[in-house]
Amino acid sequence: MVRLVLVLGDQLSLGLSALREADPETDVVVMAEVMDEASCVPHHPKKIAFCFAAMRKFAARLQGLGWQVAYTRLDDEENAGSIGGELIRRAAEFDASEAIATEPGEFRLIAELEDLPLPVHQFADSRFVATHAEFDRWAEGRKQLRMEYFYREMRRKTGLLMEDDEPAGGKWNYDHDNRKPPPEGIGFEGPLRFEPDEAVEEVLALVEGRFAENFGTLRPFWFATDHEQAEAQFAHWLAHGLPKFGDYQDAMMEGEPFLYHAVIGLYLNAGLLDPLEVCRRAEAEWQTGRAPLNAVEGFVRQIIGWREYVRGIYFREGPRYVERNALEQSRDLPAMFWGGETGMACVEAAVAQTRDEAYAHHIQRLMVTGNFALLAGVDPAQVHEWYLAVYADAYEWVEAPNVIGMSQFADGGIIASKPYVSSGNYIDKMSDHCSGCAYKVKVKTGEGACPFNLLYWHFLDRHRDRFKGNPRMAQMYATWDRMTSDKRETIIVEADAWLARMDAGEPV
Ligand code: FAD
Ligand code: DLZ
Repeated sequence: MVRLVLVLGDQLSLGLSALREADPETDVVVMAEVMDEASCVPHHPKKIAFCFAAMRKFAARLQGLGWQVAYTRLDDEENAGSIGGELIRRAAEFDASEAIATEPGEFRLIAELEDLPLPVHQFADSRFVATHAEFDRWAEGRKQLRMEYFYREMRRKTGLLMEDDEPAGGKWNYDHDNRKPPPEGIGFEGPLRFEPDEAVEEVLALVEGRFAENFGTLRPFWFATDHEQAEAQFAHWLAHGLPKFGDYQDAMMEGEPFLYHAVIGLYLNAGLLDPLEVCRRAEAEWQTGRAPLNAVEGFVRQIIGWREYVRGIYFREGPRYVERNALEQSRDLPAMFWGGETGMACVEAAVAQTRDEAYAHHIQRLMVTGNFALLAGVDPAQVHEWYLAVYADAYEWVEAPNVIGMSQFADGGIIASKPYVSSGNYIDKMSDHCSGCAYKVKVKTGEGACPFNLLYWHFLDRHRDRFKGNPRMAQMYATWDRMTSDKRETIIVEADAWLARMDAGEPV
């Protein structure tokens, strides 16, 4: 009996559980480029092109290994337009009465598979360190779900950076060593860039024709689109980027979109690289003395710590997590997120590189665009959709907890024990943007005052009832309370006026 084996665009791993359960002799792999997935949010053209090109190459790889693959291209006439529709169409074509799949990374798609008239058995996604049950067992009964403690469990489970039962170097976490301001210059050229081959060019033409209106520039397109290329990019970063990754992890620099970051999130999340394997390779760099412990621990923590932890939160909190709005913020996402004019150099730089590369690094996402949206009171659902659309590594399981939880505090504090907000000071300390900005970071009110300075106090003031009892915010409120009432009023009035200009679509 023929069974269909669904492989989604972010499941491009030969070790995928659905493929391991399948029989290449009798089963048919189904892969489909469909409008439902390509337009559920206005994805960045580079993200769509990466997904389709990598899918096509993975399908060819499976065929080369002897699998029968039923592959649907976006422009195929019979394309049913959705993953469910394609499964039904292929079931009729191959006379299949059931399908198997690896659990998708989004509740919407899990439900779509569950609701089909065709039985689809969903296997756990074994490309992660922790199962859902393991995460839930860890979380059960805890007052706070602190990533740090979960991360230690993952270190023990994997044995990564462990010496017997103790953390390598005697400390679990070297984050304190990883907060250096931007260096004078960058001695790393950034990620490897791959010239599009014929197969990629074909996809680029398709995306140019169908998604020209989406925010983001398609060309030059340079992403890796198969395992070998992604592997080459990772090896390049291990040798040249990793040693300084830790030191400058939180820095931001004008004209340096990647600094020492790995730029592998898109490859890990699509299945072209394996998370445990990349951690073991980074660990070996430390063991052989080629990279320092603060860099390697920082990297390992992002992958077996944060990446696993946010996935655990997403699946634990359920499908309505993305609707949370604990702070009841309701402003529309301003035009500057879609490339509208702004004088704020840090926001301009983060959005411009997002437009050009479908990439921004963590601190830009958290402390520039995320910080701004939170301070300005933007509706978290709109912030969530923006992040899901514009980054090449964005899939709901990883994006939503980072945005709804970590960045926007919209889950009420499940992930973050206090909101990630800062005035212009933090951006000035960690970047070189402020010197070329139309605003003045040292100016708190009046002509040229940095909007982050005004909005920071506006945020604290309007959410006072919620945060006044938070011991981690006591210092901030004490500072606010020490200001004269005239000064406080000036700040609120100026912040309101600035927000009103932004809402009216004036360049700010
Ligand atoms: P590096 O800085 O080199 O880090 C290495 C790897 O660690 C990353 O590739 C990623 O796999 C992992 N990692 C690091 N931080 C996190 C984190 N907080 N959560 C999960 N994995 C992490 N990451 C995504 O993969 N997809 C997203 O859609 C996404 N959205 C984000 C939205 C916001 C508001 C914030 C604050 C963070 C988001 N992140 C997301 C996490 C992080 O910003 C990206 O993983 C990282 O910037 C990817 O670039 P890189 O590969 O160069 O990462
Ligand atoms: C992101 C994406 C896009 C743009 N298009 C497709 C597609 O046409 N077919 C497909 O199988 N997958 C696509 N994906 C990835 C899915 O959206 C992803 O599998 C779900 O969001 C679950 O993580």
